[in-house]
This record gives sequence, structure tokens and C-alpha cells, in this order.
Amino acid sequence: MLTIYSAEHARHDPKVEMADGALVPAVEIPARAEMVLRFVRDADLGPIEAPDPLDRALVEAVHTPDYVAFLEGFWQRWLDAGRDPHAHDTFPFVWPTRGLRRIAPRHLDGLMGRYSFDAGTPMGPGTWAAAASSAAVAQTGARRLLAHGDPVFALCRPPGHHAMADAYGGYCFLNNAAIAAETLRQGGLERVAILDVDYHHGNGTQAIFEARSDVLFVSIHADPMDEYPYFLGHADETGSGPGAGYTRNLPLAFGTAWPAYSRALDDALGTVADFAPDALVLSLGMDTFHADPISKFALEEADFPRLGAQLAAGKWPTLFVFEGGYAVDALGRNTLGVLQGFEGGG
Ligand code: Q9C
Ligand code: ZN
Repeated sequence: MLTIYSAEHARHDPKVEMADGALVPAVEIPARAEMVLRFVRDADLGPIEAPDPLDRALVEAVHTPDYVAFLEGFWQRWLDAGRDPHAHDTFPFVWPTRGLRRIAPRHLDGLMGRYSFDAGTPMGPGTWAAAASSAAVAQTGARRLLAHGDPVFALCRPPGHHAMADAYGGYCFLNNAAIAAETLRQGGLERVAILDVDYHHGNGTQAIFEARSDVLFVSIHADPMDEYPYFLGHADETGSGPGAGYTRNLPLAFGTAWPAYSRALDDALGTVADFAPDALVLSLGMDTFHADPISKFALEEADFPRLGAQLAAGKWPTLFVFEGGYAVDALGRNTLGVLQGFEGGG
């Protein structure tokens, strides 16, 4: 299997995030992608290629141009505003909710609130460079899939599935899976399915495609009544307008282990099969692992090859887009397990 990877991800290098009323060590760190790369390389999964330059038009097919410009110009504006040039992790703290106006203020604190939806996502000097490289990895993966149809692994970092058209959050800035799906659509595929198996609901991806019938969104995740991102991902969200019937959420309880997970996956894959997609974008979050430090499912190491094999049964041209997963020591082995299980399955 071809892997697309860029070392530029390491320019997003957060040290802390907010949790439990304190600044705690960040979990979405460069070591994650480096660990996965090491396993992919040592196992000889296949060639590892650098991404093509980012096609800005494809990013702006998913995100608003003003949001993209905000991300790109953020650090320079921070410096121009005379703020601490040694600051490393920055956080928003005020949002235009409940009737407040969604304008883009001049002050950076207002601007950060306008373009985010949580305070859990550190942004620093290299964040744009890393997010842009991550989107380029996804875009290139989609192009290679269009070119040859064989499975591709887009080793994206930072992750993307929480990023909205005009807001960052959940460690995500640009929605890599959405950009990949849009790349596949513009490359001539009529129907693209996105299946999101990250532990957290892909609220950004859902919001981006909820009113569209050409991109199906199906997600298996921890019940948002109990888990981040709380305000989207419930079973009664099924799409809107022309997209009615093209969103499906399968929330699961804390403690879910392989038997119940595998049944939900079967159910989700049935929905994908009914849609008969020309390609599948798999938002591959590895935070369903029992030892994940921020998550509460109970998948074991041996379950990940099973997950990969189950995904292969549909025989759709498949692009894997790397999302979450924070048990760094196990991340390489588990991710490789899915990819090898996929190759051996079907
Ligand atoms: N104290 C992804 O997996 N909040 N994002 C965690 C922990 C946000 C996860 C709070 C979790 C976002 C891509
Ligand atoms: Zn996650």
C-alpha cells in the first residue's frame, strides 16, 4: 500500500492543552506521526511518497477563504500585534454564540473565537505550515487513488475530522478527509462515502457534507451525550435538505469492545454498500484502543487487523486518512494492523 507523508507536520508542536482546569501536556504531538511512519517503513508496507504542492482551490472548496487566510496569517498577526513572540501555544476564550454576531473582529482574541469552536486546540507559530502539509497529504492520496485505484494511506497530521468550513477545534485545522472527498469528486467520481471510525464524532466532516447527497457520511463513535464533541454526532442527525438520508451516526457506549464494535461496523458498511460509492474515504482514528489516554472504548491490539479485514470486504477503492489516536507507544503497531488487515482481507 502506498503511503503519503510529509515531515512538515512536526512544525505543529504543541506543548500544552487545556483540560480539567489546567494546562496539561498536549497529546496531539509530532511523535504520533513519527511512530506510525516508523512502523509503516519497517514493515515495508509499500512506497512512501511526499505530497504534491497543496491545491488551494480544493481547500477552499471545503473551507471559506477568510478562514484559510486567518489560519495562514495567524502567527504574523500575533507578532504584528506585539504579543509575546515566545508564546508557543495559544487558545481562544470567547465565541460568538447565542445571538452574538459572527463578525471577524480586528483583535486576535476575537478573531480566534470567530474561527474556532473549542479551547482545547493549541495553535502556534508552525500550525499553518503543518496543517497545510497535512491537507496536501490527503489531497495527494486522493489523486493517487484516482490514478490507480489501489488503496492509499494518507498519513495526515494534524488530524482533520473536527475542522468545520470556518472553524478549528478538536486538534484539527483543515478537514483532510473532506478535502480528499472533494478531490475525488472533482476528479470525476460521482459518489464518495466517508466512513469515520475515530473514537470521536467527526463533527466537522458531518457539517461540511450534511446538505449534500454526493458524499455520504457515516460515523461510529463514543456517544456524544457523554463524550466530546457533545453537540453533534447523535443518531437522529441524518442530513438536511438535499442531503437528507446521507448522514448516519452510530454512537456507542463507553467500554465498547470488539464484538459490539464489529456489529456497528457491519451496520455502517451496509449503509455504505447501499450507497454504492465509487470510492471510500476512511477517517482512521486509532483512539478506540483500550489504552488511549483520552478515550473510553476497549479495542485490543488484535482487533485492528480484524477492523481492516472487515473494511476490505466492500472492495471499494479506499483512501485511509489518519485522524486521532494518542497512545503513542501502540499507535504504530495498531495502525499498521488495520492497513495490513485490509490488505489481507476482502
Ligand atoms: N482532556 C481527535 O481525535 N478534547 N480529536 C479532549 C481531553 C478533545 C480529539 C479533552 C478531543 C479531540 C482528532
Ligand atoms: Zn478522536
